[in-house]
Amino acid sequence: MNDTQAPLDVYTFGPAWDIPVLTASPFGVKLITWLRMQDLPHRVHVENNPGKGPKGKCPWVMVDGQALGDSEMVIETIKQRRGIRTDTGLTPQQLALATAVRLMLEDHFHQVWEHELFIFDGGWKRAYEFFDQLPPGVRVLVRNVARSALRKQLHARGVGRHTHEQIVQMGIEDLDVIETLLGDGPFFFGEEPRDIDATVFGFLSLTYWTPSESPVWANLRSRRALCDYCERIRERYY
Ligand SMILES: N[C@@H](CCC(=O)N[C@@H](CS)C(=O)NCC(=O)O)C(=O)O
Repeated sequence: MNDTQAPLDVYTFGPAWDIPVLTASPFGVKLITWLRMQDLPHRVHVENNPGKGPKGKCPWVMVDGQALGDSEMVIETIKQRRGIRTDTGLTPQQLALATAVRLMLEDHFHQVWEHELFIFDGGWKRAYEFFDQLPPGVRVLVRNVARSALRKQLHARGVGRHTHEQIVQMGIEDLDVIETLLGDGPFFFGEEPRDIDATVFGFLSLTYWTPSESPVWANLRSRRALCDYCERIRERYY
């Protein structure tokens, strides 16, 4: 089946904490924001079990009857199959910068974010509310198992081996990079949103609008340009 008009079905974690975006997954926000930037019809389905996805992670998308995982691979596949060209006019250096920034957020800041929301006690105080979407009978068990699995995962990925203070420093350095590169905006590469804005918004928005007592959260909220950026993209696409 290759019905280019059919809405794309997106499966991702549900929202929590009254966030103004549709999912508590930064990769989910990235993907949904990108679909909205391209005006591609889509339906968002709450699925809190990443094990159901083809890569064992949220989000995933049904594209032409096939379940595809990994936000970036999904975007690349949709572009290819729908003949969509994005980021036209950007220089090779800008495209390379976008890739470097995306990987910094997805492979580094994501670990800081997960640690400071779900492992650091000042985040977990409220982060556990994410699991309130689950049926009461399994809620406590799932949230304890999920937190313990995440702790092990972050140790294996690397960031979980550092102290809270070191992790905070790492997160603030990432925010320095984003703030410097964003400059006066309004978007990452100037007047119009580009693909990289979907990723930047995915991570900044879920730091700006989620509750954690982490100094990384306070640091982001003290940066006017980053807060305005979140509000601007929310107004435009949500
Ligand atoms: N590279 C993947 C990363 C997806 C990812 O890490 N998703 C997280 C949620 S934000 C997840 O499913 N975590 C649950 C787990 O690892 O069990 C993408 O771009 O989609």
